[in-house]
Amino acid sequence: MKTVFSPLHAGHADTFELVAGELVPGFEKPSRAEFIRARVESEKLGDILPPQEHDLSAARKVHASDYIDFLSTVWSQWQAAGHTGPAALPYVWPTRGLRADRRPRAIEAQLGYYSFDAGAPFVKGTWEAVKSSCDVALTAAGLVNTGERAAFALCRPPGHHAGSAFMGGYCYINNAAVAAQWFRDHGAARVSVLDIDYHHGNGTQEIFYSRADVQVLNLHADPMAEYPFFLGHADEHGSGAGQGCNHNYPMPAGTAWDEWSLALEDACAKIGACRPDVVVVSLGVDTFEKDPISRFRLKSSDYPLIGKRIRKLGLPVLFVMEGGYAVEEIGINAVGVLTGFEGR
Ligand code: OKP
Ligand code: ZN
Repeated sequence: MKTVFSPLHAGHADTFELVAGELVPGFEKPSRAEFIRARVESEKLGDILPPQEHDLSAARKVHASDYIDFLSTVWSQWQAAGHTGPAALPYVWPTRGLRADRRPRAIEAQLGYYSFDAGAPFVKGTWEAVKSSCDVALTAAGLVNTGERAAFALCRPPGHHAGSAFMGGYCYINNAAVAAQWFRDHGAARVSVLDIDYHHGNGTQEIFYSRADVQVLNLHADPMAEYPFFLGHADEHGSGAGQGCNHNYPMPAGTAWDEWSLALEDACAKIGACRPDVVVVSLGVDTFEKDPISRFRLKSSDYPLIGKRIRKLGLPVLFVMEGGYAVEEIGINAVGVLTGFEGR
């Protein structure tokens, strides 16, 4: 299978995040993508192609236009405000009791207005990386649409926490959602998004929640105990026309392959029943037993089994890279899913 990759991801570097009240170097770092790319090469998965540049119209179909405009100008606004900190981060949000019906001019306020946490820092190269990540997903989607059985979008930064008008959790543009919508606009009647990242893909769920044409299935850590905390429960089934099209599989800390694979099995049965034209897999490998920020117990030998099960759906598949923070093993695990899909 072919991989699409952009070196522009590397400009999104030297970020910071809050962990237990301390500002520490970001876990979502450039070496993640480089380890995966190296493994794609050493495993001879297939050609690695650069993305084609797309305009932002595809992104604007799942994200609010003002949000996309905001993303593209954060760094210049931050600099114009004279800020010298290492990364632009929000610290105030229009929560219950405050007004979200007007958007202040100050960049600090806009950062909060367009986010749900302080987990999506901006540095000088962030926008170029975010844009390239979206281009990677769209280019790989194009490969699938022109007849490839599957393609790998080696996206960085990830996207599944980003919603129609908010960033958060290392995510800015929801690459998987943009790709799913692109498939809808290029001949697919129905699309399924299967999110196997450790964290609930709250952004993807929000974007498609009231739609019947995009089925969303999420296997993740129980939000009662784990980030993103405020979405991802089993009783969230979709609304309006989308009623019955959203499926969540929250699982407890310590979940290993025996239990996790049962959820995958159930999700695959639901995909089969939906009869989509294409499947978008939000591929996170932070379910790994040695992941530094997660608490599931999947082993490296489990990842090819995931790919094998997805293959059995008998559908075209776009794999979109999401999380995974055990950088030493991230390539082994992510590419393991892909080689498992290819039956080797
Ligand atoms: C992104 B993806 C405090 C902990 C917050 C955010 C995790 C985002 C995961 N810094 N952790 O789903 O892998
Ligand atoms: Zn994750």
